[in-house]
Formats: sequence, C-alpha cells, structure tokens
Amino acid sequence: MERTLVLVKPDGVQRGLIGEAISRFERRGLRLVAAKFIKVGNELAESHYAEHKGKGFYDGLIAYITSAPVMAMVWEGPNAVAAVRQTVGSTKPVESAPGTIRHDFALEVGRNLIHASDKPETGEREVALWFKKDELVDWARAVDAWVFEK
Ligand code: DAT
Ligand code: MG
Repeated sequence: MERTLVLVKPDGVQRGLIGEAISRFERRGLRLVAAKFIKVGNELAESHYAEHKGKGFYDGLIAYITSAPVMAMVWEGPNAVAAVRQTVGSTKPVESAPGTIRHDFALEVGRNLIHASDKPETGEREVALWFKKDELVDWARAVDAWVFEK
C-alpha cells in the first residue's frame, strides 16, 4: 500500500486546523499509519527541504517550518500520494482548486498550511526521514474492504 508524509505546518497548527486536515484525509478513505506532534529542528528541516536549497525562498521556508510545532503524519492507501496532493491543492493557494485545503484556508505560498509528498519515491524517503520503523503502525480497519478494492 502506498504511503505519503503529511505535515500540518506551523500555520496550520497555530490556526487550529489539525483536526480539519485529519478529518479530510479520514473522509477520503486514507488510513493513518503514524502521527507525532513535534518541534522541527534545523537539521530535519534542511534534510526535508534539501531540494530547495539555494532558492530565494529557502531561508524563509526553513524559518517557517521551524517556527512552531508541526503535526507529522503518515497516511496510506491506493495512490495515497496523488490522493493527498489532490486534497491538499496546488502549492500556490490562489491557484488551488475550490474544495482543497489550501484553497479553503490559505492565501499565500509561504503560508500554505500543509506539506504532502509529491511522488511515491519522495513519500518513501520522507516517511523514513520523519519516522522510525517502529513508529509505523501496521493495522487493518473493519471498513477497509469497503474503501480498498483489493
Ligand atoms: P509543495 O509544498 O506543494 O510540494 P514545493 O515542494 O515546490 O511545493 O515547495 C515547498 C514549499 O516551499 C512550498 O509548500 C512553499 C514554499 N515555496 C515554494 N515555492 C515558493 C515560492 N515561489 N515562494 C515562496 N515559497 C515557496
Ligand atoms: Mg514539495
């Protein structure tokens, strides 16, 4: 089953949107695998955003993600990466579709509330970066057969 890393970023936490985000992923049918509420240090922030090092917004991005606690989660399901990106919406909130989290709650790219892995390979890398193996919970829901075809 495909897995993806989701962060409710500091603005989402400060604005009381953890529950809203979790609720949307639950309603979508995704299965929660792991969650932790943590203050992100520079080392983790820099590894997580390594692909953006050198870009104009990089320093602001590191300052933002380390500015207050985040809610880090792993969600799984068929095509979990694409499903979560769709529910989250485009990077720039004003370009995201109505009904997405970024559309419904955000205005600025530097305050776009949620991180979600962008490809299955990124999902694997990011899950391993944020969670130890024994923090990932292998479980079945009674409703799984009504959400997952196989
Ligand atoms: P996403 O978070 O949708 O995967 P990304 O990986 O391209 O987007 O960028 C990571 C984060 O960096 C993004 O959520 C917000 C910030 N960011 C991206 N492009 C930016 C820009 N042009 N100006 C300011 N911040 C930006
Ligand atoms: Mg990205």
